[in-house]
Amino acid sequence: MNRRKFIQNTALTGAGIATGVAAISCKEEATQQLEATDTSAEALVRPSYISISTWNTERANSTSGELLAQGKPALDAIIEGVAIEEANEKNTTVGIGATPDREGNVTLDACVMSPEGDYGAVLAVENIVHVAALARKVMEETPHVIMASKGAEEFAYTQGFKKQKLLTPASEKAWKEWLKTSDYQPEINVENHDTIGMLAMDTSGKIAGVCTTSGLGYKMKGRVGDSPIIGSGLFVDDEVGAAVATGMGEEVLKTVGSFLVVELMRNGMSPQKACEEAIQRIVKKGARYKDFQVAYIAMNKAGETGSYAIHEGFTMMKYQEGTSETIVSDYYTKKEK
Ligand code: SD4
Repeated sequence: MNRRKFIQNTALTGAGIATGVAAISCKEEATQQLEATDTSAEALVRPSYISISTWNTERANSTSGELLAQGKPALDAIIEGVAIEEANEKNTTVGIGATPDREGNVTLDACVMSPEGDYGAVLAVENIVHVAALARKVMEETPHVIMASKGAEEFAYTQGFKKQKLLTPASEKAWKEWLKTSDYQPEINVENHDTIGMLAMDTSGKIAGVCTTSGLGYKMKGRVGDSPIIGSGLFVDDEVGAAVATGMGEEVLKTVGSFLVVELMRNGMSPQKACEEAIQRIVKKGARYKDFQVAYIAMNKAGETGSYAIHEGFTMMKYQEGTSETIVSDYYTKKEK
């Protein structure tokens, strides 16, 4: 804990812009020069490890970062990291204590991707808190990649997961209050935030990713969002980098957002520019974007990171070299102000 330094990031304003841009262009130049002569250039300039996560998930991301610092593989670090939010009853969009569907059932979605490009996911699972770890079990212990609902839950018990009630007294109370109006109006950055997506590069330079959520609050029974769907909520290609999404899953699914971000990086865009372009694909479809939030975070093989959202209010956690930062994300609607 005492190694951590908390910085409210000012990279998007004032002096922060100048320093940030200068640092990035120096780094790009250094990368280019090294790449011209040495194929291991990325290994020479990248940070020794890095973990990033969506929203204000400092404890989870620092846990992952500290495990990476100890030399743990990226996949192990992120699964342990997100487990903190899955077990946090106060986080109403992940794990225990999450907001239920309209009928009062808490159903969770999660997926993982390994540096080898393997993938595992669980959809609409009830009674299991650590669904990211369960998604990993699907990836590693079954011949399949996606398991849903009761089948996924039964599989969890065979793997030693405990049955636990996910609807807490607080989430039940909030749901009963909601039932009085049954008004389904997801509010930007309010009821739908805190899905945790986490990407990490370990000390051997390998990248893995995870996403875990209860999805949209008061969704229809059986609704599944982008978070557990490969290429939409999450995509990792260890040759290029990784991206993870949060926000209105329906819109991320329609643009296959995380795969898009990774492919844009493959074609030479920085993580930042790639996130901006993926948001652009959503907003150019029409004015509906005014009513919902979507955000992406991404990292590339050089350990550069980026984040971008439609609306103000999105933050990314970043942990590298023993330091935790809160990055206040830039956003599309700023241009309209
Ligand atoms: C979903 N993308 O199920 C998720 C929700 C989310 O921050 O990310 N909320 O659509």
